[in-house]
Amino acid sequence: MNTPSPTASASVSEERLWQLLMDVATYGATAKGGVNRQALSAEDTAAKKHVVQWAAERGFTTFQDDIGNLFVRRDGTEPTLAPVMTGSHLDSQPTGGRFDGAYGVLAGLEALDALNDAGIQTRRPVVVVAWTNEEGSRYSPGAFGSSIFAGVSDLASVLDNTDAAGAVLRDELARTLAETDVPMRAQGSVTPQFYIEAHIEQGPVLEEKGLQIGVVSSIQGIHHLDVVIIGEEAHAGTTPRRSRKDALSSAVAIISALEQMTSDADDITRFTVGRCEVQPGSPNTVPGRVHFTIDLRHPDRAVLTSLVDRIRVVATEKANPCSVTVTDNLSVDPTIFEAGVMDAIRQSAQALGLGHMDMPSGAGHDAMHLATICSAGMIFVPCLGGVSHNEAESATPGDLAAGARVLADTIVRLAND
Ligand code: HGY
Ligand code: MN
Ligand code: MN
Repeated sequence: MNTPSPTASASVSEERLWQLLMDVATYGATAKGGVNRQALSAEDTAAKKHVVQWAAERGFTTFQDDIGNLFVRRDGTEPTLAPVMTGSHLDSQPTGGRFDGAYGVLAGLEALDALNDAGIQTRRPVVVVAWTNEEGSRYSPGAFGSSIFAGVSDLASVLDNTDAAGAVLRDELARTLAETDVPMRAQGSVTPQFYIEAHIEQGPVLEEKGLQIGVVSSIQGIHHLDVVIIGEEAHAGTTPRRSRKDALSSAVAIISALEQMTSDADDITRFTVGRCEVQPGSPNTVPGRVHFTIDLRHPDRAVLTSLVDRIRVVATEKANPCSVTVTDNLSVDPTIFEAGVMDAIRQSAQALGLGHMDMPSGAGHDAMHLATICSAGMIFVPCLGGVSHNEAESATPGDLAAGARVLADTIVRLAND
């Protein structure tokens, strides 16, 4: 009887993956057990250098591109074939969790280790990537590492963006590229044939259903808007309300009107004001300027477009007597993943006897941009209570390893396609 060829999944190590996750979680670790590892920060660069060291110990090639995306390449028997790419992001929210993003990058590295341990050669090269700035909490817009790689946006459009402390992206990027210190590779020189991203679900569905694997079917559309209201600074004690141009009063009127306008009976539309800056921010001066952000999401493109149009109308109406500008700084259409890639993921989960279901993603991911240039897909694993973008984010070593096993076998399927 011929012995079955070794599978990559059989060589995935739960302990090795967990240890790698905990090692990388030390970069930007917070007292509450989460991470603050924002894009292009010293902590983010340290995590990238950990990946570079990991790759060097195994003889894998590493390189980066001019927006700081970091690539780890394992050669295939036919090196000129377009690679299978897998990965996610190492940057985090300011009060982020240890698994959002990092899991997808490190599960990719674990898959490379498993391919080596199993002695498996693939036709296509396999490339693991850590995308720059998926979260967008420090520099807007989010996911510009993958969007620039995919040609959805361009490098020049973001280089002069600044963070809250005034640090210019151009300078932070130059420092990061120099410190990461791996060869530069021009944009698009590694355009993949397939892209697979493993990620925690960041929602409660898999946990509620007792399933370990989500075969992701779609990602809802996203708009990020900046709203700036200009009023007039005045003395809080001497200025009667009738003659005030209070930028914060107008902002409150706009936000409460938009909360109403975007709430639907099925609770499908997602409307979030995550940041609000009031200037001059003095208790006894009437605010003269307010800047707040809107994160708007919906699975239907037409609904999203009409909501953005109505937001502009409502903001103009409610701003009176102040003036208002609404800028759309990120607009991503809903993503529908290809059936063929979903089938490959589903077959891997079935072959491993893992409970799985097809499901949409409420969160945005780098895969939304990769899906515009290649056949892309995502693998979800459960996280505790669906909690994410929170330092309490948690996942079990068993679930994380299950996702890595499905990832490893799916990579082999696609890399020999
Ligand atoms: O905002 C998002 O959906 C992603 O988690 N950064
Ligand atoms: Mn993420
Ligand atoms: Mn996130």
